Amino acid sequence: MPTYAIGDLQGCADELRALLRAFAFDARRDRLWFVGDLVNRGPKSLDTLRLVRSLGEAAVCVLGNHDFHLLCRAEGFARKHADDTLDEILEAPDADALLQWLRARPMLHEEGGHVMVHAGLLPQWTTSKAHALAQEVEQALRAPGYREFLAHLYGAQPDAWRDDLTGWDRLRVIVNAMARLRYCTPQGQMLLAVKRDDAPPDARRWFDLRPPDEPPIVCGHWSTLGLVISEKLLALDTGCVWGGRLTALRLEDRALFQVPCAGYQKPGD
Ligand SMILES: [Mn+2]
Repeated sequence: MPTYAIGDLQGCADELRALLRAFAFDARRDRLWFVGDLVNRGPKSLDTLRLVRSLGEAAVCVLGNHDFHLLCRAEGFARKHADDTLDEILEAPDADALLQWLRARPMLHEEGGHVMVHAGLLPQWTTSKAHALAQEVEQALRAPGYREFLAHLYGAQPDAWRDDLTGWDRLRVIVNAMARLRYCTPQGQMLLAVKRDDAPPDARRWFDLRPPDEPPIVCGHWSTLGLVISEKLLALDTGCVWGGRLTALRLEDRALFQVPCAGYQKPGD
């Protein structure tokens, strides 16, 4: 079954449709993996969310930081950012169903020798450990008390993993790593505020610190990193919403499909 992994959409529904045409997507035959950040900053977040949800079993999607932002906005736990384009979702007649569907998406997906996560994994986490930790977050998101979890989600502390973490701190570290991480120290301290050129000397790209003999990771979240197709990393955020491209990679043979994007926001990350 051909599996196409697709980069960050961020509300670029027209580009998604063009990309699906580019590889002649057939829902009876193909599967789609989405690296998360389906929504926000682009012009058609509502359309994008409806489209991906309508794909049903043909699509797998992990949660990204913008998806969490939408869930928190909907509950009143996050402030509206100047470049948010989420109001059309919050005001839609099917908002509840869409948000409920989004909240039930996984943090991590592992299948056929590949692991997908939105941003990254910490150096101490093997794939099997990360899988178990992802399930702790998924359980909290699907539990009756999920609003309390979302209320305690935001924050950058603690900034490192410890096995004895409990409660909201434990879940917050898991979410921050899987949905926000770019740089960390070799000891696994997350440097969430670090951008391109202001990285301290001990900052490492998270994927340079992965334990050996782990399966390749499919991810997005890092548009300034650009497309990376290597043995252990398939990084697919090619900056669609910034005027770059939307990328699909067929995992079986690494065939690459891309469509150009109009550019709805000024470049940044
Ligand atoms: Mn992201």
